[in-house]
Amino acid sequence: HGQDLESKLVHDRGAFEESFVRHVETTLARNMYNCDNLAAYQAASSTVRDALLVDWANTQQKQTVHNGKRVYYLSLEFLMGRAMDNALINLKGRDNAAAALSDLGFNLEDVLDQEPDAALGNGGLGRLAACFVDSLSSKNYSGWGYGLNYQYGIFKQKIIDGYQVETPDYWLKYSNPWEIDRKEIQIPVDFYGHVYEDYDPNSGKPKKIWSGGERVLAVAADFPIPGYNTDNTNNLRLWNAKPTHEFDFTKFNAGDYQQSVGAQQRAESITAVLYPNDNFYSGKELRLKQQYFWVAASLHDIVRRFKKTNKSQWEKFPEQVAIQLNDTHPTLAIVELQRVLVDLEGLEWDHAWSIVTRVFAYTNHTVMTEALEKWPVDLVGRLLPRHLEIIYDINFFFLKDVEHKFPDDRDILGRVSIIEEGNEKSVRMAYLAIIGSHKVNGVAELHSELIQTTIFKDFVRVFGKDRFTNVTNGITPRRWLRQANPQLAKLISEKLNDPNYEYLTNLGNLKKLEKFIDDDEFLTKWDAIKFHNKRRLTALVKEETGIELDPTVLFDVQVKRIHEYKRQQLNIFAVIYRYLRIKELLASGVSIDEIKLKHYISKASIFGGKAAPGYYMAKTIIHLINKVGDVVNNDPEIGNLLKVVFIPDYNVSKAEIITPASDLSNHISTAGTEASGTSNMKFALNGGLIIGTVDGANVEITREIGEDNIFLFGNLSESVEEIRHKHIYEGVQIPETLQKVFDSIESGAFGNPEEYKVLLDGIRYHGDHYLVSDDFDLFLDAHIKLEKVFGHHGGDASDKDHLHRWVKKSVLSVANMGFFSSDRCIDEYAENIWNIEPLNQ
Ligand code: 26Y
Repeated sequence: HGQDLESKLVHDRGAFEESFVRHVETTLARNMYNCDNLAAYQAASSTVRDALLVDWANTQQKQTVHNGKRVYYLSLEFLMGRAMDNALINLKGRDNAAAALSDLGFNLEDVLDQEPDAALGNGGLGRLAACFVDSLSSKNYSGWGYGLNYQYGIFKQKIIDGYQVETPDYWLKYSNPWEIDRKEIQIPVDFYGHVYEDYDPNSGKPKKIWSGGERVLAVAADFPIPGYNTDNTNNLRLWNAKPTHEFDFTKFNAGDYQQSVGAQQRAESITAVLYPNDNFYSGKELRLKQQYFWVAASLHDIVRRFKKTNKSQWEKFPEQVAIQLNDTHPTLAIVELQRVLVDLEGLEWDHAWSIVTRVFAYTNHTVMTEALEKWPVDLVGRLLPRHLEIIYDINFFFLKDVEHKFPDDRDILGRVSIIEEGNEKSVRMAYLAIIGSHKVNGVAELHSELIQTTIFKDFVRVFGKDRFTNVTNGITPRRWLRQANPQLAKLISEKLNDPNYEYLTNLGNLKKLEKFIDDDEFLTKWDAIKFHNKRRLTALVKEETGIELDPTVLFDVQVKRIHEYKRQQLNIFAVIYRYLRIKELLASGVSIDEIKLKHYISKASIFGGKAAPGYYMAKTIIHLINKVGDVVNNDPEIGNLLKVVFIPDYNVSKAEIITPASDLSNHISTAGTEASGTSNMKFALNGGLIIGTVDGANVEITREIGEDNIFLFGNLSESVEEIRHKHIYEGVQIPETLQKVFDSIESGAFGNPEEYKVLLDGIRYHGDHYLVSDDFDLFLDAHIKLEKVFGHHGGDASDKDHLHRWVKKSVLSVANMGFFSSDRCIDEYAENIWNIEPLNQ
C-alpha cells in the first residue's frame, strides 16, 4: 500500500495536486487563495517528503531484516544544499511535479528557489560527505551518515565597501520539511567530572568509573536520502543538543533557580553553530565538546542497534559495523568505543582493541600542518578525564610495540607518540586516528602518496604500506550534471540513446560521446547550451552585483573557499597585469578592436568564496578583488574587454548556476597543497576547461581527459620544498611582470595601499610560502596559450577548424570524466575498506 501511495504522489499529477492542497490547508493552515511561492514550496516539499518517507521506512525495514553489515559515515559537516529538486530527480517525479504545479498556477523553478540551502559545512570536505550519502543510497548500500544539526550553518557573506561581512544563517526560520524529528531517541552525553576506581562485584577485578559532571541530551533528527533510480533511501541522522530533564536540586535549594535554568539552557549551544574554519585548526573548547557530543551519541546509537539483534556477541561487531572517519574530527569515537567495550561491557583491553581497529577507517584531507588537530592534554583531561586515561593507555601499548619493532631507533618513539611533548602537551589526533584504524586513505593519488612520504612516513614503517591506500574523490552526477545542467544532461541522454538517463549511475557511458566529436551540428548544440548557461549566470551576476556581463566573452571562474594555498591572489594579480597592459596599449594609441584582435580576448574574471572570519590574509584578498573590480568595471575605456566580478555568498545553490556557465575554471593551488579538489571535477563534467597546477585530482583528470584538453602550468610538488628553502636563504625574486602589479597596488590604484601591505610583504619579504612569484609568469603563459584556442571561438564561421577547437576539448572533457563519479568512489570504499556489498533491490 505504501509503495502505491509513494508512486502516486510523485507520478500522478492529480494525486500530487490533491496532496499539495491538503498540505496548504492542514500543514500550513492556509488556503489556496493565500498561497505564495514560499507556501507553495512548503506544500510541495511536504508532498515529496511524504513520498520519501514510504521508501525510507521500507528501506530501514529491509535493511533490518537483511541484518547485513552497515557503514556509518561520521562527518562534522554535510554541505547538502537544497533537497527538493534532488529528491524529485532521484524519484523521477520532476516532470509530474512541474505539470501539477503549473496546473495550480506555480512555476516549479520559482518554487524550488524558495528553499534555503542546508549549509552545514564549509567547503570540499562537507560537500564530499553530501555526495557520498547520495551515492550510498543510489548504489543500494546500507549506509548512514551521522553529524550535527547546527541551527546556524556557514555564515552568509555580504560584501560591504569591498569587505566581507559575516551575518548569521538562521536556516530554520520556517519549519524544515525534510527533517523528521525523533524526539523519542534521546541519548545522554556526559562531560567533565572525575574518574575513580571500584571493584567489579562479578569479577572481583578493579574497574574504572567515570562520573560525569554535566549531562546533555542528544536528540535525533533524521533526513531521508533518496537514491537515484532505486527505492533505497538511507538515513542521515543529525543530533540536536537539549537540556536534560534532570535538575540541579542543590542549586535550586540554594535559591539559585535562575542560574540553574541558565546552565540547562546552555546545553543547546553545543549544536548552535558550525565552526567556519576550513583547513585551519583553532583549539576551541566548544568545538571539542561538539566532537565528543556527536561521537558519543552516534556510537551509542550504533551499539544499541547492534545489541538489539546480536546481544553481547562482540566478535560479530566488526562484521556488522564499519565506521568511516571524515578527517580527524570524529577521532574520539575510537576512544569512546574502547571505553564502552572495556568499562561498560567488561571486555579485556586487547580483545576490545582488536574489535575497535577492525571497525574504524580514517580519511585524511590535508597535508598542511596548520589544519591538523592537536588538542591540549589539559583540555582533554578536564572535559573527558576517562578518555585521556584511555588515550595514554593506547599510546603506551602502541609505543611498546614500536620499541619492540625498532629497538635501535631512539628517536622514533617521540616522533610517533600520540602525545606531543613541549610547552603545552597535546594529543595528535591524526596519529590516534591512524593507530585506531585498519585503513587510512588520502583523497587523490598524489595526495595519498604525499601523506605516506611526509607527515605519516613513520607510520608506514610501523604498520607497513598496507594500512595506507588511496580513494580518489568523486562527485554525484545527479546534482552536478542533471540538476545543475538539465539541458546538457538531456542532450547527452539523447546522444547516448538513453532516455531514462541510466548513464547517471553508469557514468563511464559518457565515453560514447567521443563518437560525435566531428558532428558539427552536435558541437553547435553543445556550444549553444554553454551559452544558455552563461546567460543564466549573467542574470545572477546582475542581480547580485549590478554588474552587466557580456555572455559572449570568456567566463574565467574561480570559486572555492578563499585561502592563500588556493592562490586567488595569483589570479587577481594576473588580472591586474592584464588591465595594466591594456591601459598601456591604449595609451600608446592601439585601438580597443586591435587589442581584441592581436593581444587579449575579451573576458570576465569571476570570483566567489568565503574567508574564515578570523583569516586576515584571506579577507585582504577578497578586498583586493572587489577593489580591482570597482576600478576595471568603471573604466570607460575598457568596455567588455575585461570585467571583474566577486559573487557574494558563494554556496551550493549558486555553484549549481556558476559551474555549468564556466568556459574556464581555476584550480591553481601551490603544488602539493590541495589534497584533491572536487570543484575541478564539477567544472570538467559540465564542459568547462581547466587551468590548473599539477596538484590534487588535476593529475588524474589530466590522465583521463588527455593533456591536450587541460591547461597545466607551474612548479611541481617535488620542487616546492627546495624553492621555499631558496626563498628563505637567498630571498624571493619578483619577476618584472609581478613587480608592475605591485607598483600599481602601491601607487594606490586600488585604494589605500596600506591595506595590501601584509599580502605583498608576505611574498616579497616573508618567504613567499605559496610560490606566487615562481608561478606568476608561467600562469601568464598558460593564459596566452589558452586564449589562442578560445580566440575566434563562436566568431568566424568560415574558419570551421578553429570555430570548434574549444568546443571539442569541452566534449572530450565530459566524455572522459566518468571515473569521477562518487558512485565509483563509494564502490572502492565498500570493496577495499568497509567490506560491504550492495543490497539487491
Ligand atoms: C581542523 C578543522 C578546523 C578543519 C575543518 C574543516 C579542518 C579541515 C576542514 C576542511 C577541510 C577540507 O574541506 N578539505 C578539502 O577536502 C576535500 C575533500 O576531500 C578536498 O577535495 C580538498 O582538496 C580539501 O582541501
